[in-house]
Amino acid sequence: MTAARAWWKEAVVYQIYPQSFNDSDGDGVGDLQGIIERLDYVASLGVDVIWLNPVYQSPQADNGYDISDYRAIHEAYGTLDDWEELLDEIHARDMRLVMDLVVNHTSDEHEWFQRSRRGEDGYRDYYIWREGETDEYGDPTPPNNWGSFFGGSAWEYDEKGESQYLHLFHEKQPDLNWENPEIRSDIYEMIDWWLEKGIDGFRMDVINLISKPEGLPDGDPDSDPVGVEQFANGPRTQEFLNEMAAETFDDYDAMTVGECVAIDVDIAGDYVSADGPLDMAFHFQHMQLDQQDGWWSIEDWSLPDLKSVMAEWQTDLDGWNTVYLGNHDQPRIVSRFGDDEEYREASAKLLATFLLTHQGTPFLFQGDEIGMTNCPWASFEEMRDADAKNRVALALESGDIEDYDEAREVVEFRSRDNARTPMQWDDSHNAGFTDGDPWIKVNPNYEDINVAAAETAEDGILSYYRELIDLRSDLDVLVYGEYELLLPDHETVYAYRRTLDEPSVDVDDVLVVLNVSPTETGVSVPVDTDAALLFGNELDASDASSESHDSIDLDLQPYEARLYDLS
Ligand code: TEU
Repeated sequence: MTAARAWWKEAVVYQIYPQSFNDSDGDGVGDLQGIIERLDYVASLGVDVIWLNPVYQSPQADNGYDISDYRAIHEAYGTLDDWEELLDEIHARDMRLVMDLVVNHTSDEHEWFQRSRRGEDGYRDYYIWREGETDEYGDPTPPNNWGSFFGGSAWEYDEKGESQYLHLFHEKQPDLNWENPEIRSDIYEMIDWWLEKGIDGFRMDVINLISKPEGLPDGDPDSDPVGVEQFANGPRTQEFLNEMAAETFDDYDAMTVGECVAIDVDIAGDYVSADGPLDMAFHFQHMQLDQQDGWWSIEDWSLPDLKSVMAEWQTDLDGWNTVYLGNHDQPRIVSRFGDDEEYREASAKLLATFLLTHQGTPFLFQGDEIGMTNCPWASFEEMRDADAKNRVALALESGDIEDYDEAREVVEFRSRDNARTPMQWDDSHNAGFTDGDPWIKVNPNYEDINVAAAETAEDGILSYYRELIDLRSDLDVLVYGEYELLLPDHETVYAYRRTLDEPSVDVDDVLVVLNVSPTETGVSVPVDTDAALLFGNELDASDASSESHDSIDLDLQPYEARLYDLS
């Protein structure tokens, strides 16, 4: 059955990390006017929606995911007037704006937390406070064994509050107490305030962590982070999300995408099915393939495993998928899933093909459209990521590592800083990102990898993205078509078929073949029809006819991607 149409199903989303996109005033930090300056570029990609990472007032302990005022703009980014101008300019280019909604926690500098820690009337219960026990030295011990996503205990003793508060992320990000109806109505009011301004939706940060289980029971000490099975998808998640939708989104034509940790395809269905509270969800199952043993290990991911995750979501999800390979929290996609050296260009195009030809709304991260890579870090001092820094500090403290060198390989790969180096606009000083001192290192490869150079490369990564986004918007089959995995066990070739049961369209059957490897590969794909080449990253590929009538034989170049019309 073909899914019901919706604008957000047909949309391609482009994620902008404001701190690192474009600096208009020379303070080394990207800003809203800087984004406005580059909107023609964003529109030229053919994308429909911009998702903006948090731009709210924040002390920036976690780059804006620690909000101290939901209704104000972070000073370094500009003012509310700049934001209004940005919204208008985005709409003037027929694009839409999706904001980040961070309501599992606030900053400890938020007025609510300030009042809560002082025990002001009505505010104590805005956050999750527990007494806990004391140890033999009289120091407080954590009320349970839950761990923070950034390493260490999820509890912090607060002198002023004279007890401990829960923070599933940074200690400057106390978790809100969603059990308290007051907090819920304050949040819904805030959501409405933004929707009334005319935004087109929200990406909801760790939204399935909002309901904590009664009694906050200890978690399995081997889980990562400890307690995640207790605090993710808690008992009232569905109820809270339904309430939120009824009080806010249901009155608007807004799109909602929830970032959901620790979900599988069945749990996701509860959130995103036709009568579920959200339109879409981000899951992490493919992000975990190279870290099955946790953050500190880098394992080889295998293509059959990636295929099996993709195929399960593509075929079994009761609802609409999201498709992403990277974002502001993950390594650069070409460095993780492709080859950022010899085959950077081919593999970046292959990954573009992956992102734009699955069933689901594609989310592209800034810079991937020019094949930006992980950064060569010269020292730990260059790192900015609170997550990586905290983990290293804790590992040093506990003696798990003796010095930074022992952690170096993992940190340099996994640090969220890799995604956060400034957007590379041209080969001028600081890649054209800022006239000042950038807040984070510019990847030195900007002299070769930058938008200006990409604009002049005729068959480069950038034009490939543009053409493929165009093709996707022309072909309903790429949006609404059913997905069928072929060759599930093939070690290096990922092949799938998209078919649409729609007699009026010309192209209703498309084969996607991706050679996810640096070696030339011959493969026999089990489709029983002639195949006309539709698109690909190798110019001399040709139509393939099936001699045996039950398969076609293809000879694929390293990281070659092809789309065939089987209609
Ligand atoms: O990320 C949630 C999340 O699960 C991350 O902790 C992720 O696992 C980690 O960054 C990988 O290293 C969201 C935001 O996207 C992230 O930027 C925030 O730091 C976090 O929530 C807290 O708000």
